[in-house]
Amino acid sequence: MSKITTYETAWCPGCGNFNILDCLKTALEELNKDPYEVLMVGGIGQAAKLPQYISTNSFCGLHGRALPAAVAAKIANEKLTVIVNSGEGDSYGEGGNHFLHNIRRNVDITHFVHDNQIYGLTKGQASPTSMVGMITEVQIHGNANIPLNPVLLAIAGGAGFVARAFSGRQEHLINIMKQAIEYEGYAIVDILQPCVSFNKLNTFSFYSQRVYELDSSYDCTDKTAALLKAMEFEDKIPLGILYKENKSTFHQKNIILKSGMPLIDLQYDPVILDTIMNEFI
Ligand SMILES: Cc1ncc(C[n+]2csc(CCOP(=O)(O)OP(=O)(O)O)c2C)c(N)n1
Ligand code: SF4
Ligand SMILES: [Mg+2]
Repeated sequence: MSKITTYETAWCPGCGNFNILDCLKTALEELNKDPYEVLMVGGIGQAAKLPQYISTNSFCGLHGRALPAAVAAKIANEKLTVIVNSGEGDSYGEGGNHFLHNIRRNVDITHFVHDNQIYGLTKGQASPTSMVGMITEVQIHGNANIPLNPVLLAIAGGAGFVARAFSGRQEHLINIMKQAIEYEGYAIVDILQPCVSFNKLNTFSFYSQRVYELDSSYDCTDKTAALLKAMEFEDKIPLGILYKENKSTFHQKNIILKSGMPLIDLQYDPVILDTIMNEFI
């Protein structure tokens, strides 16, 4: 089994991010991934700090820009296992356009969205998935906007692997993480995660009372059933792989990349490269 190390974090005691980090470490170890084989990417936010707390390669970019950096790395070196860890604000708000277009491209990366239904890092403003009526220091009369349903959007948009998990169900989360990482193509997992400091509505017990795991009677290849299941987010919240389909990846569709030779291994002419780079000086 490989050995992945995690480091001390700056998260609040009791934050759901701790379980997500622990589960990710276990999932990578159980998949026998060595740290050098993995690139962890984040944008900006509490969740997006995760790449700094684990001994894989890591990159933290701008707010909302985790996906483009992850996609670029995967295109440059397809041998890397590329995993994005970011919040729902970073992933669906500031980075919403990248989320939609990455679904279309189907680059082979994994996207773990730590969905605490709040902007945690900036101390508690409504995020794209905050519930209607949630009162914050900014939304003093209650959040007036309907929440985005990321799993419904992902399935409707054509994503091939769409799942929902909860940071409080660790064994289940590890299992989903492993399947998402092994999936060939863009895999998104929306992970419900309590923010104990700023979201007093969607607490650990709020989620615990509502979540249930999909069993083997559920057919995740049936798109119509998946769309209906994805809409369930009130008294009951289904956890598991909501939809799965094998689709051609970006690499398989691209005439150069499909040769299987990672771009970083291709020979290049330094003179030509210097000429191009000098144009930017
Ligand atoms: C372009 C830009 N806009 C706004 C911010 C301020 N900002 C930093 S993190 C963040 C929200 C993070 O929320 P989320 O992605 O849900 O992560 P969390 O902290 O909840 O894990 C915001 C608005 C920024 N850094 N850059
Ligand atoms: S503010 Fe919320 S999301 Fe951020 S570390 Fe604290 S509990 Fe976790
Ligand atoms: Mg958040």
